[in-house]
Amino acid sequence: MGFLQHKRALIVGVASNRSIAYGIAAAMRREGAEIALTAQNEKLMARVQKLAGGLESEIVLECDVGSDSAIETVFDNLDKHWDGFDIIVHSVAHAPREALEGSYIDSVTRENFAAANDISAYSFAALAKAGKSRMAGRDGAMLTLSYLGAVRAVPNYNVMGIAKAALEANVRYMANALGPEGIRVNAVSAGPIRTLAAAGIANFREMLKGVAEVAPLRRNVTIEEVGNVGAFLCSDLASGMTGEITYVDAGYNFISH
Ligand code: NAD
Ligand code: 0WE
Repeated sequence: MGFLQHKRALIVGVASNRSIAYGIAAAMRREGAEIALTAQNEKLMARVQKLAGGLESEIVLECDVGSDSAIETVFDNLDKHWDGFDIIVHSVAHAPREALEGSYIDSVTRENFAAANDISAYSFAALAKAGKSRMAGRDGAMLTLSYLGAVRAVPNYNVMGIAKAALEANVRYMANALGPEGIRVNAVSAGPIRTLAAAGIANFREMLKGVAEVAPLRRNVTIEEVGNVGAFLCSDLASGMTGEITYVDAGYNFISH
């Protein structure tokens, strides 16, 4: 029997079969969870519906996490399928592309700072705020995705690093606020993976290679590996863990070279 049998998971952030959110959804399904997906917009809807089919799910809802009314609508629509659920996965980040290159100080603006924090950090709390009543009384869990740029100044990651630092603090404050309601909140900090969010990032290929050369495991990580840890963190196997940032990065975060 799978370790997520009888659990229902809402997964926000699938855009392709390479998305980290898809790796998490596939691992959760394998372990017995029922899955619902969201798509950011109309344009992604058909693609996400196809991926949902492979996860034996017919629930795909549209949700732009930059809109409070879109977030409310997602839970109202989910009520038509489920009388409650156990898990929310947040696997979303966005900063204006021009913010992710060159000097941090040259590229940061009041506008891109606010936008990056809104979509990449605040939206996790927004989902919790709108969704938590449906998770009451059921050993719930929430999960988000972070990156090492939260705690180190990584070249070109720039304003996204500030947003990930806010997201990691958000995990701890959310864990403290939601613990008394039986909801755990954790993050996986993943090593670099070639996904749509990595497409067009300057020197991403070199970065993957550089990490693989020095990481203790001497390789990069996969969405399947991130998915397995994400599924574990959201399961009752992790019932004593909350507010944690768990690295799935082949050990790169703790070495010096
Ligand atoms: P991805 O492009 O597959 O996923 C990003 C998702 O964010 C997409 O599904 C996109 O539709 C969604 N999104 C962006 N803006 C949105 C909005 N306003 N409303 C709703 N959805 C929105 O890329 P990914 O690499 O799977 O990224 C998922 C998460 O993993 C992100 O938080 C990212 O920071 C994190 N992460 C990625 C890597 C990596 O190297 N790929 C490493 C560590 C952490
Ligand atoms: O979190 C991320 C990337 C998130 C992201 C990606 C994009 C590309 C398209 C946020 N906003 C945008 N905006 C766009 O217009 N990662 C962890 C992957 C990543 O991105 C980097 C990295 C790594 C790793 C950017 C610079 C340096 C390293």
